[in-house]
Amino acid sequence: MVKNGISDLLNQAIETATRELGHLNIIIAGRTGVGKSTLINAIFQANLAETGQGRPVTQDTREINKEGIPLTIFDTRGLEMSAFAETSDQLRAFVRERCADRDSNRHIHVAWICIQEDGRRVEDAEIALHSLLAEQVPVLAVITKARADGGFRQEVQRLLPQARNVLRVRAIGEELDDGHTLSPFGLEELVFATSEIIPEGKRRALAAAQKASLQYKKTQARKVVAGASAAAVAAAATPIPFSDAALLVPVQIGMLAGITTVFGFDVSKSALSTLISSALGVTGAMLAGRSLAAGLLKLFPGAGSIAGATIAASTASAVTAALGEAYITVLAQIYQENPSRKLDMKYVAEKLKEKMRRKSSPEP
Ligand SMILES: Nc1nc2c(ncn2[C@@H]2O[C@H](COP(=O)(O)OP(=O)(O)O)[C@@H](O)[C@H]2O)c(=O)[nH]1
Ligand SMILES: [Mg+2]
Repeated sequence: MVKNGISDLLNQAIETATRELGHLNIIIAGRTGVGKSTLINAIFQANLAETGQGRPVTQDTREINKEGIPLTIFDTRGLEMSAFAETSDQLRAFVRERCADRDSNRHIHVAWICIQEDGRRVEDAEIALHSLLAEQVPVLAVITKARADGGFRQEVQRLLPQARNVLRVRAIGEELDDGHTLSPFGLEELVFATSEIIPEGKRRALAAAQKASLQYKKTQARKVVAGASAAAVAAAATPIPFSDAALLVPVQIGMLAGITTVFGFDVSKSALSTLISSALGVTGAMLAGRSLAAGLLKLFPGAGSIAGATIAASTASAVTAALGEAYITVLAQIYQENPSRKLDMKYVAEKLKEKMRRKSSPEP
């Protein structure tokens, strides 16, 4: 696996991480002015809703994308009663075509129907729209600009029975005349509720594209670590001398790439290479096979040496899990400091080394 050198290894890690990230497609529907664009910008990275007009896919629906974010939003405006019959036929045909695609990255995975709390009114068009969408995709009802429920949530639940859940959100804070401020709320809950009803294979994309919940990013990143730890056990079980550590390397590089993408950071070959070489202190020609494996193992005193060649399955798994956890902690910290998509990998590597050193030295 590593015989073609580090270059192939990095390419493969990035390719796999990108494939496993997938792509999420959400329909966000509701009348003009209910707060769809504001909600999109509050939940997702990069002020998506402000990136131009988007490409129209039906008379009332625009497609919103941004390079590097594994998400497409279909913003369905209008739905005003007069034109409903015509636009709903277009929308139904569009969703049907997408959901029949062989590529699951083109399916529509979830729909949010947004209804403003102030209005205290659910239109017939919204009820019809919810039934239409629920034929083909899981639907969440989202009550926007929430201030005072007064039984409206229950009313929405009754009128939109096919909605999997009804959530109240306030996308932006506001200041009242009496000096009180209302803070945003419900955004993290909307991310988790969405996660519950989309396919497992699209959850990494959701984690990467959203910015409302750091916890959700960590949760999904831990699944990457769990998968890598299991793969490490398999690598350690391979009965070829000198192979265990070398087989661990692709597993761990793959894991680092996977975690990076789940956090929503860009991952490039050079970035991954910088991370591995500076964090592990191996460079250039050394950065292959056994040398790299030795570098990884050096981070864990007592894990065995490369000369020993065989690593106990439990050690392989623990070493991989510890590296993954440390990397998650570092990325979470960096994300909190500066939630952009660009990483300074030298800095990340320094932090990772620090973290691993602390972990592997005995508590005073
Ligand atoms: N107070 C408050 N205003 C909001 C909220 N969400 C949206 N708005 C305001 O409602 C108006 C319409 O929002 P917009 O996102 O453009 O609605 P869209 O037409 O559905 O995309 C804007 O002035 C927003 O600032 C919210 O949670 N609270
Ligand atoms: Mg809008």
